[in-house]
Amino acid sequence: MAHHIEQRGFRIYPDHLDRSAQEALIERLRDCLRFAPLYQPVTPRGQKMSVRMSAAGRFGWVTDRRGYRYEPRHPEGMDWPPIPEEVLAIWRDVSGCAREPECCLINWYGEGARMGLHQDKDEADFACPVVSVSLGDDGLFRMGNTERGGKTESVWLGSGAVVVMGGEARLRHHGVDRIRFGSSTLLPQGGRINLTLRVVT
Ligand SMILES: O=C(O)CCC(=O)C(=O)O
Repeated sequence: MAHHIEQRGFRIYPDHLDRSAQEALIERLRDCLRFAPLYQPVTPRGQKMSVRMSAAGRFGWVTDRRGYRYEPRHPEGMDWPPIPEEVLAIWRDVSGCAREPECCLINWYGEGARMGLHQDKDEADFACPVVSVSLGDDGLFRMGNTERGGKTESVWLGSGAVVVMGGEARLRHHGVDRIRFGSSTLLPQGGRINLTLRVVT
């Protein structure tokens, strides 16, 4: 496992996955997305999100006019595919958590996509971390506070970076301000994929 840095309790492994591991992961994710395609989520207030989403695992995190929640099925009705073994291996390497993730949320950022500052708090057990995996174009990841507002710090996450959001970071606000579209050659059409692994129940 490569070195890591810690900021505000976020444990960041900038080079966790080498290029061949990243390519293998993309192949597995393509299989997942053939089964459960990316869709454009809508916030409870009716705003289209700029990222496109899908998921793997027992549950997927979804949002629509009815609210934020975990669902056992894709909005189009199919089960979510199983979380790929290569993804579970990352969780086992870095999470320090005896439980297995029940959701692997797949976020796809095209040119101009972003994700506003938010907390991950729809899970039942905050003792389990959320683990994030970045693939493709660089993303500017912003880390804030548990309460709203206050000072924030940002770090660029490149392809292969893994972030563990546990302990004091578990309920901190975080988001992605922008991506550097075309900065990576991993995805032939450009863009960024972020996976977040979550224990839900
Ligand atoms: O894309 C990222 O790096 C963060 C994603 C995120 O914050 C989330 O899915 O909750």
